[in-house]
Amino acid sequence: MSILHILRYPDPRLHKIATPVRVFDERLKQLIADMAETMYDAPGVGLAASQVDVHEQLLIIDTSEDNKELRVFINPEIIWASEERKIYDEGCLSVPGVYDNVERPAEVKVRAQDADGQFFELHADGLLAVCIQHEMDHLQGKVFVEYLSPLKRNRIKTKMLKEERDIKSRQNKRR
Ligand code: GNR
Ligand code: NI
Repeated sequence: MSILHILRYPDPRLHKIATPVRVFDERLKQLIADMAETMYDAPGVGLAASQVDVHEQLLIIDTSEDNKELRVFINPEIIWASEERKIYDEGCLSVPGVYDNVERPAEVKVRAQDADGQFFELHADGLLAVCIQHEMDHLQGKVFVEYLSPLKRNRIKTKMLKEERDIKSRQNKRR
C-alpha cells in the first residue's frame, strides 16, 4: 500500500474529466486500497480518483467515526435528487484550510458499481449525500470553490499559489 500525492487547487489536472472504468481487475483493487490509505492518512471523509491524478470514474467515502465503513463508487450516476436543498460548510483535501457554504440537493439516489463491477443503488442524505455530490463533481473536473463568487475564488487561488511558493522554497532550502 502507498500514500498517493493529492493535487492542490488550482492545478489544471483537477479539471480533467474522468472516463468510465471498464476493467475490474487487481490494478483497480490496488488503486482503491492506496486511495483509502491516502484518505485516512489525510484525514478526509472522501476522495475522488481525479485528486490523485487518475482520471477514471472512481470515488471512495467513509463518513464513519472509526474508519470502518469504506464505500466505493465506480461509474456513479445520480438517478434522483430531492427538491429540498441543504447548505453545508464544505472543505476539500485539494484546497486545504478553505471551508465555505455550498447549497446542494439534500438527498440523492445514486447508482454505481462496486470493486467487483456489481451494480448497486443507494439513497443518501446528510453528510453522505454532500460527499457523493462533492466527489462526483471532482470526476467532472469541478472543485467546490467553483460554486463560490469569483471574488472569493480569486482570493482562494491567490492564497493557494502563495502557499505553493512557500512549500517550494522550503523544499529548496532543504537541498
Ligand atoms: O474530507 C472532506 N470533507 C468534506 C467536508 C464537507 C464536504 C465535503 C467534504 S469532502 C472532503 C474530502 C475531499 O476533498 N474529497 O474530494
Ligand atoms: Ni474534494
